[in-house]
Amino acid sequence: MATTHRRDPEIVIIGAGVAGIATAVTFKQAGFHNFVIVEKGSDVGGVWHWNRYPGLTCDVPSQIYQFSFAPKPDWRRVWATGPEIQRYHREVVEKFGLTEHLLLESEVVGARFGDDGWGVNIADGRELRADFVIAATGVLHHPFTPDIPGLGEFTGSVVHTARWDDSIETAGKRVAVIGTGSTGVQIVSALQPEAATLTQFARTPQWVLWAPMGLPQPWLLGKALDLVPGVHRRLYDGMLRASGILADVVLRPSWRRRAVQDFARLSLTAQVHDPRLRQALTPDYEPLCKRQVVSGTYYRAISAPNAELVTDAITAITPTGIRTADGRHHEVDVIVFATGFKPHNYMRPMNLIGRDGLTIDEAWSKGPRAYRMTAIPGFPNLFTVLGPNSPTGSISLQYSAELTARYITSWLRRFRAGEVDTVEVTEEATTRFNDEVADALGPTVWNTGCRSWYFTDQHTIDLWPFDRATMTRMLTTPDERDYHLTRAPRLAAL
Ligand code: N01
Repeated sequence: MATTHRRDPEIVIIGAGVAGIATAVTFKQAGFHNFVIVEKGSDVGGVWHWNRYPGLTCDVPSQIYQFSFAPKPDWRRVWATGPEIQRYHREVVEKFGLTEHLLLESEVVGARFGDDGWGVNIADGRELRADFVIAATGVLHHPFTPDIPGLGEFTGSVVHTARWDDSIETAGKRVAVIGTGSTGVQIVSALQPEAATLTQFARTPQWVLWAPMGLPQPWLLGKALDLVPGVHRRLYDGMLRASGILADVVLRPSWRRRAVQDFARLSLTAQVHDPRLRQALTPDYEPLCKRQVVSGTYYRAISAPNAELVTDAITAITPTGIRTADGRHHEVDVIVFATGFKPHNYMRPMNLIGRDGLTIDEAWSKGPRAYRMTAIPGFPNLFTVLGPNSPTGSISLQYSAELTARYITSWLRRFRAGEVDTVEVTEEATTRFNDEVADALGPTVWNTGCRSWYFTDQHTIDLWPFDRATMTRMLTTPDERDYHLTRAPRLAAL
């Protein structure tokens, strides 16, 4: 009979954003302390560290945009601002003792799996050894700036929203904003009141659902959540359950979907009275098809006398402005790129090499794919948290990250007990899961005919097409039949 051998897994978590923090705390709570969190930024928080543009607000209510293990009773607003969310992340890191595990300003440039587990390479030349690697690298962290002719010759200020530069003056200036996604809408609302002029360049208009995003959280609610035992947990669980409506609305056609879509149309017609502007702001696809934009201020901002919506395509940037296809030249002082991200990179451009020299670019030559968001064939003892097909916009990301991290701890426990040395998902299980995903994506609203960042270059939709109960079922107990497990001879002989 083989003797079991207990050993403490060495773990490298890549990324200290929402996914990395959720993973680290979950591991600690499960008794795994032998980990480092490697983060390329100078602070924790991920998107909330990198994105500091004026007007940044989370369009998910704060009482659900938080970790289940760190309920915060006293959010200042129902929809918190970026700086408050970033403070929360720092507090969580402090409170749960993660600081001593952090390697900040350390970019992972490569990782290779070999006979001795994983070697993880950091840009400054250090190499870390690991039994397990967790890629918690996020989705929206590589800013995308279109290559517009003449951009390099512009003499004013240029900035991407995800790399905001506080030294750039926008008050009293002629400001151009390119892009109409959640970010473009928030920054237009923030900059328009003080700009001399604000011109938004819209390649595709978006539906903008009205919500009172600036609403303060009632002081009494914060006190009650803080002082009455059990109430906060019940509110959080209730909000998670209630958010199931959102998954239902996006996943299958129903009267509930139509009701939300009608509200999106009403949000436009009730707020924009100028027929030409309303026409220009009306998308030719269904509401909710793209990641839904939410704002209580945008339509007012873009209707203001100093604002203009330009729908003609940009043809060039000149030293003093932007030229559009109708031949007009728009003189501006500042160009703000709210043009989004390269969302399907995940851990790339990291040079990730799995079993038998397989690179992640080879494994993902037909687009990013993973088993249940977390395991990739050919990459033993590597898991992603908020990896491919994560539920951006339909299920709480914190919930998904914590659930995935708990799932991974099942394998860490078996490693610690000496029952397995390597764990690698099978190709068959991954294909089966991806086939199920493709089938389930059919009736979703994301598939109703719009271009969105949800689509990969291979025209698949990189989202979670199931409800939360299905996610929970899939990520509660690993199914051994879906994995190749090995037990190294050195251990079996012990
Ligand atoms: O990026 P986007 P985002 N010429 O990809 C346009 C999250 N988020 O940063 O639609 C002209 O949505 C592009 O046009 P088109 C949220 O998940 C959350 O706004 O492709 N325009 C589009 O209008 C969100 O979905 C919060 O035709 C060009 C825009 O740029 C995600 O981040 C807040 C162009 C890009 O929109 C990304 O949002 C903010 C070109 N060459 C963001 N190239 C919360 O509140 C691109 N565009 C939680």
